[in-house]
Amino acid sequence: SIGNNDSRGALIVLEGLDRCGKTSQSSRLLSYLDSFGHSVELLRFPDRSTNVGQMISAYLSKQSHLNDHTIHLLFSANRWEKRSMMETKLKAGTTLIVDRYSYSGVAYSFAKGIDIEWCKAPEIGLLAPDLVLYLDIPPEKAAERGGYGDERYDHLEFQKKVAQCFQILCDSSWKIIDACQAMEDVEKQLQETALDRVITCQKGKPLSFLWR
Ligand code: FDM
Repeated sequence: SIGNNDSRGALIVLEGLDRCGKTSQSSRLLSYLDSFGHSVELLRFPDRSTNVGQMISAYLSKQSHLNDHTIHLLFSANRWEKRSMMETKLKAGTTLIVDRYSYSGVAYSFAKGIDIEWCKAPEIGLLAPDLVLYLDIPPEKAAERGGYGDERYDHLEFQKKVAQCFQILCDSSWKIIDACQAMEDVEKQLQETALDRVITCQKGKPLSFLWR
């Protein structure tokens, strides 16, 4: 292999509002990195397949009711239950493309009126992404895309608050991409930045943790 002993995969997170195109761009990015022969896997949060994930799924589809703090902690627990698997894969050289992460966790709960520092606290110690790709779209534009479904957070006013919180959380390690561009142009921008970061991690960038 090209790397040294500290060579590892990159943790690449895609974030953004509902309907920003995260999910399709995640799988396109996977094929792209895969075509270079990189070991790469896709994850998404919430991961609805676990016990915790099933509680989250029932909540999102309004089949169950939980108070705002409780569901916040379940979303966080859902990341904690995947943490060691993620670390193992990264250290084995696999790049992880993750559709939503702690930033969604904080932004959606903050939008309900929960204190931001409280929202961030349970995320402390989770693996920090090597790159956050933020697919930037005005909430009004996102709403026009095929309309909202019937899940809990599918409301324009709520999405506006979520967008505000993403702005607060954004730092210099984020790459903001205009998600209103043609799909192919969005895709190209993601590719360049992601490939660059994969190579940096291959060279042995140490893992870091939330929140710096
Ligand atoms: N969501 C997602 C949260 O509220 N907190 C979180 O920690 C995460 C990961 O769950 F509305 C919200 C965001 C979205 C909903 O997400 C389900 P998907 O991407 O539609 O499955």
